[in-house]
Amino acid sequence: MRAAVLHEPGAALELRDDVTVAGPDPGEVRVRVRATGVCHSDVSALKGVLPASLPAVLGHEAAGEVVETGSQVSGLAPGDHVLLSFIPPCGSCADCLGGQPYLCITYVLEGFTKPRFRLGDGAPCFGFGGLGAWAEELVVPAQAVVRIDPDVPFELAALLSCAVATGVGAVINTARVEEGASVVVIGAGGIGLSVIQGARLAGAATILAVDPIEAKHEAAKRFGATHATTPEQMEAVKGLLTGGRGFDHAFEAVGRSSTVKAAWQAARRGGDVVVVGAGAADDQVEIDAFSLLFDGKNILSSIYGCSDLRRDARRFVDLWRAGRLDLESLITRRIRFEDLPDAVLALDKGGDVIRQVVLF
Ligand code: CXF
Ligand code: ZN
Repeated sequence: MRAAVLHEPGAALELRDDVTVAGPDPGEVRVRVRATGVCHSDVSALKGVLPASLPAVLGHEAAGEVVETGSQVSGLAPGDHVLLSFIPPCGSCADCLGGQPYLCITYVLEGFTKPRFRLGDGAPCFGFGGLGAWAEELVVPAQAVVRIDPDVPFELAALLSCAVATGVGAVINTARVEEGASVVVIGAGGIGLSVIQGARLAGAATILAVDPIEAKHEAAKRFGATHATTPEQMEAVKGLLTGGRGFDHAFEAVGRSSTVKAAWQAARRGGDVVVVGAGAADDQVEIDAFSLLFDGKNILSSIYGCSDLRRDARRFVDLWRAGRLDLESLITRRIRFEDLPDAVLALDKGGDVIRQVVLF
């Protein structure tokens, strides 16, 4: 089958047509991928900013159809429409039992150590984020798939599996933004725009989008931003919008220490700084110990939007059906498998690209 493979950080993406995937083992399912998105985390893996066992099929935002279930899998059948989760909850660890399935590392670790794909020459190949969704088929633990109503188009279902779960989840699950709140969102990519949309859903009164690319400001307003500005102007706009006090909730949706710091500076005393973007292990955030206590700001980690996809996918679909969650506008380009290298370049370059979705 066709799959897009990364061999070394910094290398070009390799499009292959000789990749195979073994299984499913008893607890796994085989999924035919029907729509798969290009997320900035894939670009970060390509550049070596995010860790990945290599070689790897990239891609972690996808939806598809079950083609085969392992002998011990129940509740799923061939033909079921599913979306994929890059943090499959094992269901039995302390984090899962404690209601924080997004912290479960059981299958995340397995994703780094169990190569499910093989290249034509027989070489083992991993799936990025434990998935590897830039492939026509993949095999994953049954916990990595979430059933979805078959009338939801695959291209929209795919977006729920990363951008929307991460972005909207950060607002409703992590920060629990309250009606009338003031919110700033740093970074207006697929995740940042989903944070903005979540803030609108939550009834935030002021939503400031911050992005250096002016083309993104228009998109931010379409998703609910009341104001948009550049990083250079942020401090001045904060002054105007909050009387200099700062925002109740400051979301970082880039994945860099400099933008975490900017979110810290934008939050009000007692407000929260919500870390949504996935950054590098060697990128240190410096905050002085005095402010860390006396500013009363709370740094919240929002892994995967603190989502429980089994619960939240249903909520997102209901909101979409009610016309309150705009998924369509997140897609700026529908592409073919062959277009993936070009799509990666386009996303890395910036501009008005939001989500590019491969349709198989
Ligand atoms: C990423 C984090 C690293 C693994 C794949 C998913 N999160 C969102 O893009
Ligand atoms: Zn992603």
